[in-house]
Amino acid sequence: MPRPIKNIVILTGAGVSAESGIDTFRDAGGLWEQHRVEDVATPEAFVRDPDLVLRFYDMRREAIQTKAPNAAHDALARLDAEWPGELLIVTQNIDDLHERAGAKRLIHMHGEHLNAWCTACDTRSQWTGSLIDRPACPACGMVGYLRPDIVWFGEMPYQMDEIYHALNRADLFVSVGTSGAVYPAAGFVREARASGARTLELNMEPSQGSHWFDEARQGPATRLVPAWVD
Ligand code: BJW
Repeated sequence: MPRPIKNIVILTGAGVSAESGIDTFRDAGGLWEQHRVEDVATPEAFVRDPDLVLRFYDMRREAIQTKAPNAAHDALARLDAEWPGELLIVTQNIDDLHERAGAKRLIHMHGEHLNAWCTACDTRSQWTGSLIDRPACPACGMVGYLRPDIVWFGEMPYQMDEIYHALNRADLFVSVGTSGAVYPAAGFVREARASGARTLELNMEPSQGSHWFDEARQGPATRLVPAWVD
């Protein structure tokens, strides 16, 4: 007999924000058709050509502020507000659409566009403007040390202890709008399964790890997520 569902972990990826007009990474027409990932999303790229990297993130930081949450973000925020058990939304997205929809129990494992990280004093500050003009850190005043607060390839994603703790307690793991191409997030389904959770994938197409899920539903997040939540 399946165990009752009390604790839920939901992993989201770029597909959940696609219908808000934010490009995904690996789909045709996605962001990285125009930029080689090694040129912009690694610490080595930032050392090699900081202007290219800062300009790339300045452009996207400006763009996300013109976007709005969609029906999938709204449904997940509703679930967060109403679910009486434990619930954690782990997003790989660096936009702020989950929180703008009202989600509270949320971890940004790959960082946040609207934060700047000072590598001189290790302080994170809210940031809506540009970084290309080398502004001073609001905390320590040092100039030239702010970088986007984004987890690049080869860097450690954030709050992994909390995430694995939640995965190990989960009765249900749901993955929404992610291709399953990037680790460690791509391994969460196996971690949750190993703890006995039921697993459900909601994605436009089968992801690279689809076969690990008990059930996989295909379609747009704005249709699949509200249908699942309600
Ligand atoms: C829709 C839809 C709609 C579209 N509705 N769906 C070899 C093997 C294994 C691992 C490695 C390896 N070599 C290197 C690694 C590690 C590396 C990695 O995974 N590399 C892979 C390329 C193999 N990972 C790392 O380096 C990570 N750090 C790390 O591993 O540290 C060590 C560690 C180990 C163990 C535990 C803990 C730590 C760091 C990864 C950082 C990822 N950063 C990025 C870039 C951020 C900067 C930026 O934004 O510019 O984060 S990569 C990029 O991919 C971004 C995303 O968050 C991430 C995931 O992408 P996502 O969200 O899945 O998007 P897409 O585009 O791939 O997919 C969208 C999906 O939506 C598609 O399936 C569509 O069909 C669907 N869709 N419209 C529903 N309307």
